[in-house]
Amino acid sequence: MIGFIKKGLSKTLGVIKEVLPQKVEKIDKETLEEILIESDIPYELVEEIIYYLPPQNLVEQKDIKRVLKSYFIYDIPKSLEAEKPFVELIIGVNGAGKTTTIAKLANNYKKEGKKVLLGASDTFRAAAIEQLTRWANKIDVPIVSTKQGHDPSAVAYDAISSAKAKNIDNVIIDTAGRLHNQTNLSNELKKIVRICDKAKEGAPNRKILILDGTQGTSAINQAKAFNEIVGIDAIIITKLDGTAKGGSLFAIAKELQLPILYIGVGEKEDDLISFDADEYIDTILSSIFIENHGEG
Ligand SMILES: Nc1nc2c(ncn2[C@@H]2O[C@H](COP(=O)(O)OP(=O)(O)O)[C@@H](O)[C@H]2O)c(=O)[nH]1
Ligand SMILES: [Mg+2]
Repeated sequence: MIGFIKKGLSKTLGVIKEVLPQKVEKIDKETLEEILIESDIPYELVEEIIYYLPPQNLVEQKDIKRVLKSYFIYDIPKSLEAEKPFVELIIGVNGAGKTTTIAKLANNYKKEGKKVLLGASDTFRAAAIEQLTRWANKIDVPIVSTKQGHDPSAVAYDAISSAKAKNIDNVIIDTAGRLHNQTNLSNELKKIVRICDKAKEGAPNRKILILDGTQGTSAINQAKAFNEIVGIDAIIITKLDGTAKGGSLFAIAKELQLPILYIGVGEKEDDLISFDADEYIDTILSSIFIENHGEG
């Protein structure tokens, strides 16, 4: 799996290599600061990280790891996953990667042997319904959809009802990222959440925000806005394969105080990897430090 995340972070690692062509055993704080800034960790956060390091100028891998790890303390409540059907609502701006991520999630669940159903509640654009339908066909899962312009809440209701009737394990519901105006979008999302709960008490069980990783830390304000509207439970960050802004995850986790579930590292259905803070930090640090554990 390390190889996979390495591929996803390859541009970020490339930037580190430019700052630090030769790996080191200990790093001076000035170079470390430059690396962190280049990978899109905001300046104030870089200062904070440096502040929490030991006082001497040359620091070791384990000291940096300890500080970086402290930014990923937000956990996913596991108990929820016993819900059947487990209903996930996918939220985010246009182009963030919602529809593609739904396909990836569905593909993951299917591989785990679960029965999945999709709900095409982005009824704002005909293309969005078609896109999700194509994915549903490709990975061979059922989809509940309607015509463009129809009520997205009704689609969510029907998707959940159908899942209950068919003994489905996972329902994943798409939403629109843009409507005629922000108030419409906000009202629509709130209504979808209300109607999901009518279809099955407690649904949606998880409201997942999709953030475009190429936007780096500028996605944070967007995330806060969605959080105020519906209350986000977790985040998925897409397109990390296309950006050197891999460091933005620290600021996103810190500012939003939410768990990062997965990262998207490509356009195919298999290009979604579980986010593991240790793996992520180790991958970044492995491009700075010489391996000195004498393994292999
Ligand atoms: N490279 C890359 N492209 C992605 C990723 N996730 C989504 N995309 C692409 O981003 C574009 C927008 O995705 P889409 O799912 O339609 O976004 P939506 O508007 O939020 O539903 C599409 O061209 C996707 O193929 C990713 O992890 N990596
Ligand atoms: Mg879409």
